[in-house]
Amino acid sequence: MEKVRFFDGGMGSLLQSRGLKPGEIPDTWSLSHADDIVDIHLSYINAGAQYILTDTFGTNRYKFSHEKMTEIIHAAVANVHKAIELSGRDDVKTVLDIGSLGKLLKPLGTLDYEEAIAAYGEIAKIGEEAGADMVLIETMNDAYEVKAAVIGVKENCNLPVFVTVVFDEKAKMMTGANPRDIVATLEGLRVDAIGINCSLGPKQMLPIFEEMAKYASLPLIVNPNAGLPREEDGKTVYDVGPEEFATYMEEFVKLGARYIGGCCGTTPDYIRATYEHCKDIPLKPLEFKEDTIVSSGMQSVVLGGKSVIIGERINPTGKSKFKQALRDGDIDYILKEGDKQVEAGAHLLDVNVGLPEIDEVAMMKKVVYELQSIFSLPLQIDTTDPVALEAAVRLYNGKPMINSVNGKQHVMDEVFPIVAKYGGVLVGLTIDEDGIPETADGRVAIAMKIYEEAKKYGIDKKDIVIDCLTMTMSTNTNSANITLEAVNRIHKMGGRTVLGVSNISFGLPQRELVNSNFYGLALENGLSAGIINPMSQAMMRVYDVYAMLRGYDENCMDYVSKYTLTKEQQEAMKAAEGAVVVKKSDSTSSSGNTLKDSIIKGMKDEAYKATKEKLADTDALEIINEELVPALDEVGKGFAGGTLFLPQLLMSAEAASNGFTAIKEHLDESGEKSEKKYPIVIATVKGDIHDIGKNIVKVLLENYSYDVHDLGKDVAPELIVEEVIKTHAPLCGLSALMTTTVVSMEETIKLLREKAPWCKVMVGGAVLTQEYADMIGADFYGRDAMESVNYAQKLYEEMNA
Ligand code: B12
Repeated sequence: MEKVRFFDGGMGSLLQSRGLKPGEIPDTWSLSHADDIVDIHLSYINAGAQYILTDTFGTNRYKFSHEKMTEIIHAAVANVHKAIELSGRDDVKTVLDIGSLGKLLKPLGTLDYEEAIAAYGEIAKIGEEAGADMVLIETMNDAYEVKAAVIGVKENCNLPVFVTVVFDEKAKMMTGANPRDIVATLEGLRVDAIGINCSLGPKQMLPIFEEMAKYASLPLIVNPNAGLPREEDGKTVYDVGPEEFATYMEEFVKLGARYIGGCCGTTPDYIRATYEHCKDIPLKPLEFKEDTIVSSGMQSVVLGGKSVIIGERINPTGKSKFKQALRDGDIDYILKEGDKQVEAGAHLLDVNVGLPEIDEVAMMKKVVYELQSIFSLPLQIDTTDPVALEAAVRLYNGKPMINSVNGKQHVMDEVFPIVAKYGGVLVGLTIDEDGIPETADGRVAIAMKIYEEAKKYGIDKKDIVIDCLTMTMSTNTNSANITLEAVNRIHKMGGRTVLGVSNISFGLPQRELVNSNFYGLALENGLSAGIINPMSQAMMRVYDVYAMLRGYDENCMDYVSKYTLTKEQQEAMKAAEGAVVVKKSDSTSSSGNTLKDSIIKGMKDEAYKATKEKLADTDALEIINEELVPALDEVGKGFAGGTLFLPQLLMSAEAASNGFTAIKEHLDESGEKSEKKYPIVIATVKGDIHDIGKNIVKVLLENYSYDVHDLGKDVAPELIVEEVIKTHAPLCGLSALMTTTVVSMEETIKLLREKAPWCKVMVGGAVLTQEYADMIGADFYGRDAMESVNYAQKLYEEMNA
């Protein structure tokens, strides 16, 4: 009988108890304190652990040179080998431990995606050479970094790859993915086992694990902390003891965990108790999950239930403006096309940028990168060029839909290996070397051929969505019948289907009438996804009514909220003799976004343009106070409430910064240059990287002719004081946006008082209040940037009185 396997527990606290100093990197102990490390490994093996992690969690090129990394990893692997030898056991594996690189990927941070792949690859390569048996990529909190890590490791070694990620109590990773989203991505990447570790105790992890088990076909791992941490006498302690921990671990095994162990705070006692409690529990058999899931880094969409809408508008076919945008490299235009479709209700966006005169590979990469930076919904990569396809699927954050493969042997030979490597849900067109069959039988036969060939690459039927192909009615009276029958038959066989709908009406008058009715018939025959124009009211009406009638709209809520009319609309409808009217959304017009919208959606170029336009008839301060700040406030609320995640917050911040750049340019152009009044040093305090507010303060002060020395963000008290002394500035402005960094502000003020007593200090930032400002000894608290100018002016007058 197959039995549950045991990982070891936490390393950090054990090292601290043996003298690891705060700030010291534990990995160096593999070299300097090998005996201690071997001893700890041995204590875990003696407690029952069979999967022993090397002491290499933080070993990467951003902390060590290649030579040092090689030395540490070799020593760390040797230490585990030694412990295994001392234990006399032959069932223990040496697991190369790989943690996050500690840097955020672009666009959230500065780390390049390919560079991250290379960094992970380097670790894995050394680990395999050193003799590790397998790899555990653990404590990952960004889905995109997980993808980079897996690709890097798999491209550079042949070891089995396990991955565990971190969730908060709301079952979200730091960048927004939930268990279903990350399961889809990791299964697509074909790792060997997946799971959860760190951050939470076993109790909080249980419901998250259950959710993961619902979608995962792969073996599952769970390595919780010893409960939740708290500080006691300057030490971190955890609230779950070994016995309680072990009792929870039994539950995980019953729910399907195959590998269990611990993370922070779990000592050998926890692993021993867990071993005793769980060693004889029969394993739940692995269950293959049939769900067809497409994911992004923040969301996933399931095909097979309520039909899915794939927005078709990012495609140059028949669109001269779009073609021009591609030739001009006008990404903003493409993003707007995406935005309109998202607003209109698309669940996925098709991305096709093929145009003979442009470099499709480069454009595809650029567009995928930009779209996934802004939109959280998944994408469908649509290209016939295998090079563009591979580039896009590699770069894509998640498990994309891929359009397409078909029954031609050479196309299958090109496309399947890409899907096998990166994952994806693949559209299979029912066309082959003999063309498009004119019968449903013929199309179903090609679908079968595609399924069979895909199997050879380990691609399951659930990851193939058959496109039975829509042919025009005007050339064959039976076109619709053939397609619909084929859709119906694939659906009844448990397959997934997709159709581009609008070809049906080619050459006919009132095409929308035909398209929408055909769409309705296809939905009724089990269509899993329609590639349609979500801005078409006729299509969306059919979709909304289908969703409601087929029981996908709880209490008809969506239908009612979208189609209930105001009195005026009812009158208008009467006048239009029965034409159906759809309620317009209040916030966006179909023609475009307001400035506030573009910031909330994180559309950088649009925010800049909209600010420029608004400056023609609106005062700069009014734009700041009425549009820019309220937009950021809204995003901030979403972030605090858990409905928005770091990527969106960041994109909105960048969009707002672009708005401020437009304002600065405007003020620079309009303001006449005059003599500088006096130097003012400004900075966001240490530990705080919020600088949007501080930048506004700078722009306004400069506009009032002050000689502003902006030290940037996250600035140490010593540097601020140094600059004040150097410039002999009579005024210093400090900004802080987090409760945790107001402390640095206080520290800075103290140091200024001591070293530059002549300098007045004004403070500001979202978390500050007058009361707080008084408490930390500031001379002035400014609620907004204009108040900083008023105070500077007052000081100027006093100085010149
Ligand atoms: C944009 C933003 C970000 C951006 C910052 C980008 C940038 N370049 O600044 C990014 C995404 C990077 C970010 C990161 C984080 N953020 Co943030 N962020 C925000 C957000 C949404 C808006 C801030 C902002 O720019 N407001 C608009 C500007 C114009 O307002 P302002 O700075 O207050 O400035 C005005 C006045 O206060 C005044 N003023 C400002 N400075 C000064 C100085 C002087 C001298 C004077 C007189 C006046 C003055 O004038 C300005 C204009 O009139 C706020 C939420 C919110 N609504 O405030 C959260 C918020 C500040 N962030 C928060 C958090 C927790 C974080 C992170 C820790 C998130 C994370 N988990 O990683 C990190 C912080 C990392 C760090 N070490 O600093 C929390 C802070 C909670 C708290 N109370 O401590 C907030 C409140 C969100 C929330 N509700 O949870 N964030």
